[in-house]
Amino acid sequence: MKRALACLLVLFCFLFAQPLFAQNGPAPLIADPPSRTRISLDGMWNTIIDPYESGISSHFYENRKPASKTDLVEYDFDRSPKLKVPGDWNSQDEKLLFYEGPMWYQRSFSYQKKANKRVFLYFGAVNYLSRVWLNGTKLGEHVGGYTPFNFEVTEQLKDGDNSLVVEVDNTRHLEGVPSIHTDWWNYGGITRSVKLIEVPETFIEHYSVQMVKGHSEQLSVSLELNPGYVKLGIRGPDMSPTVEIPELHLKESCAESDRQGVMFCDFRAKPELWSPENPKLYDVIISAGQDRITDHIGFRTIETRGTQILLNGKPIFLRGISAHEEAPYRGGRAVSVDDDRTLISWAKELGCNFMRLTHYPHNEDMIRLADQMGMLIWDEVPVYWEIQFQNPGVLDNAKTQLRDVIARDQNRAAVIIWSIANETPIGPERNVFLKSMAEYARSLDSTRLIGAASDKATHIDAQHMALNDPLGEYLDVIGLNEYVGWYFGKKEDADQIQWSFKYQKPVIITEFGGGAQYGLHGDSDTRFTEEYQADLYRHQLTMLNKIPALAGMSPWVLMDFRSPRRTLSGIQDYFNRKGLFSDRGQRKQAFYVLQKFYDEKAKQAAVPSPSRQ
Ligand code: GCB
Repeated sequence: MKRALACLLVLFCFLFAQPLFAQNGPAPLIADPPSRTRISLDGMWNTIIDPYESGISSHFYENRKPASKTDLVEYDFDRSPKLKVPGDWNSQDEKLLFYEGPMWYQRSFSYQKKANKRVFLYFGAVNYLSRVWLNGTKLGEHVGGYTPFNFEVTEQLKDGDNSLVVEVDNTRHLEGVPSIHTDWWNYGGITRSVKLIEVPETFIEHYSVQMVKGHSEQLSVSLELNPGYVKLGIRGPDMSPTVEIPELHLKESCAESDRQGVMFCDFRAKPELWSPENPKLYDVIISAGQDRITDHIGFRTIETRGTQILLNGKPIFLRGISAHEEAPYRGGRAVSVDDDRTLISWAKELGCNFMRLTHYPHNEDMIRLADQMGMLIWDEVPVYWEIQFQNPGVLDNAKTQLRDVIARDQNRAAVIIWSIANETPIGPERNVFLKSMAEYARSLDSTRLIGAASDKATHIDAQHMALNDPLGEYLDVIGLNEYVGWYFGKKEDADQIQWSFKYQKPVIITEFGGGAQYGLHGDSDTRFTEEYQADLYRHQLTMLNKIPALAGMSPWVLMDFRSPRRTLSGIQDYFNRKGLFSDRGQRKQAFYVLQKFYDEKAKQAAVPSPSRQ
């Protein structure tokens, strides 16, 4: 009898206490933070560099002050240097440029609790590992440097002063995603905004409003309510979710599906279609119970037919450019909407309708701006070069990053491709890993295309090259990175080369290019001159134009970016110089070569050719 009672008690605690008090990892991501009531925690935070990792054993997270003059406390956040959030530490303090390791962040804030509200602490991104404490209580940990995460803090928040402590560690690990080798800077820090988000007790945790693939007059909505008491088996008040698009005079009720807490509705609508030329966004109001979200959503379809990519049912050539999330003019991580706007404006000036945002998810504002400015987006996760494909934990990590970027960007019309990898070595374990990633992406979002970039081309002879990477089987679009004229062969070789592809799918040349230091001039055979780079582009464009399956390109890269691998003194100085813009925003000669090519492509697209229809 006693045992039965004890069991009942344990069961009771499990059922009723867990959603409110347990904090293991982050809670499921809250949809659409911009349309929620939020309190920004951005600004200057106190920081302690902790290269020997003494913070945990010294309980830095308690933010303790000496209780008396004899009390020994060997840290003091209040007297420590400050760093800006959002921001990387490397570009804020010269002595931190190469720092990799733990750094402690602390800030205080004041809060007044509100009745019937739940509160979540939301981080846009922290690179790479973060451990988070609020008022001395550990909320949890997060792994992965480029995706958002949130913890529920309803119970831990106090009226009045609160202290938030985050240990950030950007140490590279063999079992990380990415792993230890990359060709970009491992910027550490709380690199994106931090906020408190207030929501009603039962709220819309996730929603997607999409055009049904291939049907430009059919919308499909799914929304998921946060567990609250619904998951505990106690019915909450009637949620009656509705979706409204006032400009289309539409108001639809969603019905509960057979999955608990998930609602669906499908309805006819005839919106003006979103495209780079007409980036039309509609206000979409989603309500359920006390919760109400207003998002701005564009509607378009994206699909493939043979070797073509179809946007809104019509073939489109992706005039693209690859870009890192690096701040124009001043360096470091791009942290503001102005940074994002500059990058997109430069791509527009080049004549682009497409950006490949490499090699990790960029910030959410960038994607929202792409929606507004009409820029198609390739969204990528950092499955880059060698990672531990045989390690199930690594697959979980990669899938979590994929899941979270899809959850964040799923309602952005601009995003047309989820990219699951870049330049991974062919092998049975890698193939199984990426197959699983592709299937997972499709299961989360069947409306977009799945892509990846491969560099595993082979020479058949001096004039023939082929891409036979088995990964192509799992993709909708084939990405090829090739560096003819830079890493192998001469640039002139490109004039003769014919490409073939194993899979009859659209091909995007996801990278080509060469380095040039802005202002360095010479003949076109001298490496790192602007002339060399411009000439390489000329030869490349001749070659690429002969690929029948070519559906787009995103040369490498929009702007010079920091990389620890690029050590050539006086030229690279720890910058990858393959940018068409220098890191100070100067246009190199190759910029104008590509601009002219894209201008011609855009003119050709305006006069549809019957053979491509
Ligand atoms: C690549 C990688 C990219 C590098 C680039 C380069 O193939 O995908 O991350 O930065 O080449 O410059 O070598």
